[in-house]
Amino acid sequence: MTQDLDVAKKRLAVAHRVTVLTGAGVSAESGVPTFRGAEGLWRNFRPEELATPQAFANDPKLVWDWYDWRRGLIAPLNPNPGHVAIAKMEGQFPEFLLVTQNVDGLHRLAGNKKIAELHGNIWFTRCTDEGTIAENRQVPMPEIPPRCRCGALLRPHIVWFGESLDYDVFQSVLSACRACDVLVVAGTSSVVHPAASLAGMAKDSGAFVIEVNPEETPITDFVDVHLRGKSGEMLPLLI
Ligand code: BV8
Repeated sequence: MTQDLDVAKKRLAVAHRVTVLTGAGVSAESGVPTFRGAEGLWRNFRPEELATPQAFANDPKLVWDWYDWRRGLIAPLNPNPGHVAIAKMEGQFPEFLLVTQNVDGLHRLAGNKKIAELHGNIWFTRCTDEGTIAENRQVPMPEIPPRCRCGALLRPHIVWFGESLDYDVFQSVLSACRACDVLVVAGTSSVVHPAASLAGMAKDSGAFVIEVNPEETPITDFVDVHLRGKSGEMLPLLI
């Protein structure tokens, strides 16, 4: 492990362009349940059953009950040392982008500004009729499902399964992954696409890829260094 860590630190020390890709594992040490871990269940539903346009069309109240529960869970939580390390990284490299699959907002709270939120943000709603996006931090939601002033249902401003990612956001993420000298992939099971394909794209474009995860994932075989451990412990050692 120490050899791997030294190799990873040496590559970062000479890097100019660094991209970091994070998943639910980075928020785990703050107390946010991961998606595919044992605690990912809610009333025996799997996230894939609720985080879809169909589930919302069928039962907007049920889907909003789930998000309201998650918002209530996340609201008092703080960034952990892994988030803080990534926030410090932003100021260390001439070119930096944080790409996160997480919707909890903890990276912003930790101080990152150059962020691409691939799957949206749980603290924002979107009108299903007008498309207007608004920040809403009410916990609990006073009315479920919430409605826009225009009368239409509000939905979480989140990318659900079967929905396309924001085109412009994803294009900027693609160019960052193709141009970076080092890609750090932390806390993701690398099963959800298209985020899961970013490490391979970066690698094919010549990036040095560092994975931080206590477990192996589908990308572990091809990354340059796999730091097997928790992001809250490994990331501070990296910077
Ligand atoms: C799309 C918002 C085009 C919801 C989320 C078959 C093959 C390929 C693709 C597909 C396929 N079938 C369907 C698809 C497409 C689908 C997909 O990928 N499905 C998967 C399940 C197979 N993708 C989509 O639908 C995407 N859109 O493809 O658009 C399109 C358009 C129209 C029609 C068709 C296609 C949209 C995907 C976005 C879904 N929304 N989130 C919400 O949050 O409410 S995804 C959801 O999963 C979260 O965002 C989460 O971040 C993400 C990925 O999960 P992880 O972050 O990796 O979390 P997970 O729990 O899985 O893993 C945690 C990891 O952390 C583990 O590895 C663990 O070991 C590690 N860990 C634990 N503790 C720690 C730690 N690591 C470090 N430190 C620790 N302490």
